[in-house]
Amino acid sequence: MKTQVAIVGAGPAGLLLGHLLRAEGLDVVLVERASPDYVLGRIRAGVLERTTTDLMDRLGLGARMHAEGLPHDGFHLADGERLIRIDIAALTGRQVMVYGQTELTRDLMAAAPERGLEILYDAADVALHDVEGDAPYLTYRKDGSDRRIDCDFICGCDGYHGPSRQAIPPSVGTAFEKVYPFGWLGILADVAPCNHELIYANHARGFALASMRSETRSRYYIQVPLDEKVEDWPDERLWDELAVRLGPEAAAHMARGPALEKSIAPLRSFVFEPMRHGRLLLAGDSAHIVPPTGAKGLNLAASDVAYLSEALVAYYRRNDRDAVAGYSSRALARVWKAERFSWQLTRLMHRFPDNDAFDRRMQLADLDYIASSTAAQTSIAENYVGLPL
Ligand code: RFL
Ligand code: PHB
Repeated sequence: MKTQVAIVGAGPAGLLLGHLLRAEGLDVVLVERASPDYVLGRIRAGVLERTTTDLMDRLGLGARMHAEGLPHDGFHLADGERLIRIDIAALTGRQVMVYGQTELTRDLMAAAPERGLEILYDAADVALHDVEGDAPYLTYRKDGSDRRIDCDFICGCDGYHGPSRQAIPPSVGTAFEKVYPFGWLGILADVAPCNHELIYANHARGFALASMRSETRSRYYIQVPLDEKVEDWPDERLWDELAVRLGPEAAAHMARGPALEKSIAPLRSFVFEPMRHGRLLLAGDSAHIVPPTGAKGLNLAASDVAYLSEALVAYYRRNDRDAVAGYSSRALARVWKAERFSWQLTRLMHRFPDNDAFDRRMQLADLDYIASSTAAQTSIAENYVGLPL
């Protein structure tokens, strides 16, 4: 098989990129290791920046998102005693959209056939070849036979564990990494949210987050040590802990229900530079990971593919090779600022095992400063809604 652009991975980065390139008339094939059901079964991001919702609108795929998503004008930071509201709409003129990654992915998958976007699911042993030359290709196994796709470019949208980043020789790339000594235990339940906006709480016992997917479906998280298991947290224990950490105001309105999903995700900050090697271009989690505290992961995947689709279109329309060459530095400038925000908010809101009483007082002083300073709130708000492309 031959195509112009082969994309490894059909998560949000790969699907969005595929649609953006198809909309410009390019030939694209996506190769995905998992099945469609598996891709849709992953419960992940919940908050979309305007840059991400704009991309869906540009593709003409935003209708369900606008009908069912919840636009939010603000969110809260809690310090164990009070809620500090960050009024993002008043401070930045922008909102964020609460719409699950699962739903966004579903919309992109559903529109693929009618837009001529080919997605090959259940592809095993995907391998990248000759990315340094002018004729790269992919090999994989599907339905018991070995297959090959020749292309002009390979886009690595295969997440943190995928093969694309590994295809860049260690001598060419640098990985920057910070691993945090805790994870997030998440619960999804069909109960009304405890508050109409998100609450990020820093409690002496550790971080908690109250989020949602709709007016009848809630998503909550608590910080847990890395050696903790989901089985250690029966639903009632988790609801009790959330009630303590989120504080009395939220607890009073918190409805409990059986878990539809419960899982623990480790937290990591990670950036791989450069995001291009020859004709291989990385986008999304394959090139960078942020801790979920800033709600930036999916949104960074979206901004990467906005830049990447522009670069590839410039190449095919105007034979502009500089745009492809410049993709990595353009994307990384935005990536590092989102890394900074996510790292800072993670440090502000979590309990670190080696924190002493002084560190705790610093966090509380920081939160008290934020509560009293419009400048501090504006800085948080403009990062939360997403920096301009
Ligand atoms: P994905 O979603 O991991 O998709 C990669 C795809 O590549 C496939 N793949 C392969 N395909 C072929 N061959 C191989 N060998 C392959 N190996 C892997 C995979 O099957 C998969 O389909 O990466 P992508 O597209 O870059 O998207 C990134 C986002 O998924 C991620 O950044 C967000 O989920 C992060 N995130 C959040 N981001 C936000 O913007 N807002 C949030 O509120 C938010 N909350 C979260 C999050 C991530 C979380 N977890 C579980 C890590 C909350 C959580 C708990
Ligand atoms: C979520 O709803 O899953 C969610 C929301 C905000 C975050 C992280 C996750 O910062």
